[in-house]
Amino acid sequence: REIEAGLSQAIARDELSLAYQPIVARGSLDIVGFEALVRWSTPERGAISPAIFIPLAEESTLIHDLGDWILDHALAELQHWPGQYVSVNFSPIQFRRSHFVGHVMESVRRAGVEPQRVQIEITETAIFDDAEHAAQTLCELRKLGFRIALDDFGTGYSSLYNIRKFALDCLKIDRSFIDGMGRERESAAIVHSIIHLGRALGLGVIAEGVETESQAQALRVAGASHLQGYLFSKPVPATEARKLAELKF
Ligand code: G
Ligand code: G
Ligand code: MN
Ligand code: NA
Repeated sequence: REIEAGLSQAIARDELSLAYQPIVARGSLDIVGFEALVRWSTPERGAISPAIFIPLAEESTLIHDLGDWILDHALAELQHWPGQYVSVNFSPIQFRRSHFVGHVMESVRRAGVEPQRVQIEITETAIFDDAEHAAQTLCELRKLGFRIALDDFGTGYSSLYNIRKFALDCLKIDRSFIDGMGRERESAAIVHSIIHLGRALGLGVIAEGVETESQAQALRVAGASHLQGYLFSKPVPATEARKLAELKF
């Protein structure tokens, strides 16, 4: 309860920020985009993880104000990067809101950015509960030029057969599978299957949570198109991301 009360004032108190984590191309290691990740730091409790406060916000209408704040700040950051896209996480609750597309488009127009530089990350949960509506929404977003990424792929309930119905640009392999790759044959098999599936469907495949050079190498060999993880960079403050955006690894 206390956290909820604090969260409702977090925006006004200027306690939120966004961290940005590079997404790199498999071969050149050029940074093609950054994932925006929200951070909340309070004077009383220090840093509170989004894994805690996002679910709380989702229990009330707070998720909408929080989501709007995140999107507006992520879009404003684009002007400081030479050409990369920003990848923004959306809660299933935001995604299922009526007029979601119009709402996002309004923010993008206000910020004066091209939809091509905005990647919308949604989870399988967001699209499989009401597949019909989700397919329609994704189709509209894609027509407007947005990129669509299916986040945490492999952890949800999507039937592999059904994902071809959705207008997607890429799959993001959940980091639990990358983590298990070197130890368990099962994880390695799942990673390979997702990469094959993505390629067969003409989608990009972003491997998340890449922490070691041997994981990166195995993923390159397997054919992942993009890599993301601590090996390249942790999520960093905006000022640092601006510097990274100008560099190569
Ligand atoms: O960045 P970190 O690993 O602490 O994030 C923990 C969880 O919070 C992850 O599941 C991540 O997807 C989620 N999360 C982080 N930032 C955002 C955000 O801006 N919006 C939403 N909806 N979820 C986020
Ligand atoms: O659920 P989602 O994929 O949006 O969450 C991404 C989360 O994963 C972020 O909170 C980010 O801090 C975390 N993350 C990013 N790279 C790594 C990594 O290499 N290792 C680990 N353990 N976590 C990572
Ligand atoms: Mn994500
Ligand atoms: Na993920």
